[in-house]
Amino acid sequence: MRAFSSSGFKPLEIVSDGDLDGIFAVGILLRYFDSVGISIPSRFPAPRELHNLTVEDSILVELGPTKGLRFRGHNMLIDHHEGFSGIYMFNGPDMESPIAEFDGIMSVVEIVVAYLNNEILIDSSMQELIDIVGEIDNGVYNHPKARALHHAYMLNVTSKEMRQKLPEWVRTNQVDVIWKWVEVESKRWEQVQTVSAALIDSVSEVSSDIGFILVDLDDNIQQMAAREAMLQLEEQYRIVITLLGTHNKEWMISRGGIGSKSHSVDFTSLYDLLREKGLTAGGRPTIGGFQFLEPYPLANVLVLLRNVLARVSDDRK
Ligand SMILES: [Mn+2]
Repeated sequence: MRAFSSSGFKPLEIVSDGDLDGIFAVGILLRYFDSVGISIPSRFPAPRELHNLTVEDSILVELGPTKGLRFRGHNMLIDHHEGFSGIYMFNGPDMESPIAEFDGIMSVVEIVVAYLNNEILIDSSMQELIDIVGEIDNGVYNHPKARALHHAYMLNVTSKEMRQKLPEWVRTNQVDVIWKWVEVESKRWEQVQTVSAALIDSVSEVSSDIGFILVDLDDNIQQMAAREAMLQLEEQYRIVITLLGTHNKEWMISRGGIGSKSHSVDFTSLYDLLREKGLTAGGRPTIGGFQFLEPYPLANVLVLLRNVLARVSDDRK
């Protein structure tokens, strides 16, 4: 393993950021380790897990010192953020020396490919994918398929399964399988857009500046569409609430989300009030959620929300 031996470093696992760029970088790294007969596990911890994570003898992909993990012993960081643009060794929290640095790099997968230049072969179809991942990582969509790939990823952003399949397809160079997956998933994306438009049309009001939408808990597409719908409704209402539940004769609400784009809004005391009422509630000042202990009739939910929201507004006066 020439590529990594110069440092005398023997990685025991790969720990990566779970975005498209990270996923592809891991796929290429695994392909390299296959080629030198080394089996190495890889994982994509969720962002909320990073603060409880200690890493040692690991290859870290886009998980730099500011991400909240604890660096112990030797680790190798591959990153292109916060002044990094290459591969770096760490001893504890201290950066030792750059192993390789690259200018004009769009993505971390590009760094991996550049570093392993003489060790693995990247064919033109995989190179095209890697270029597109670089575009997406930089919010650019020049390639006609860039948006489709990004949509497919976003539809599955919470999916553990995607983070198993996709690196595996990259590792084994199954470019056609990746594009087939993109095609299927981007059709679903169109569906989400349609449902999102319908949700926006269905908005009702808690009061004149507070809108809410009802989302069926048994409908996955609707739940994904709700995020999209909320963002757009926040242009129209000071506060937007999504209520998730089931409906037979009437809506029974299990949980909700609340969001605002207004700088004068702070939901912190709202969460406190909802907790006083026996709900689970929390989040950031302008976006959060709440959950009922058991499904609660919509009419009662609206009364409760009017009460607490009025008190929150009163607090500011
Ligand atoms: Mn990146």
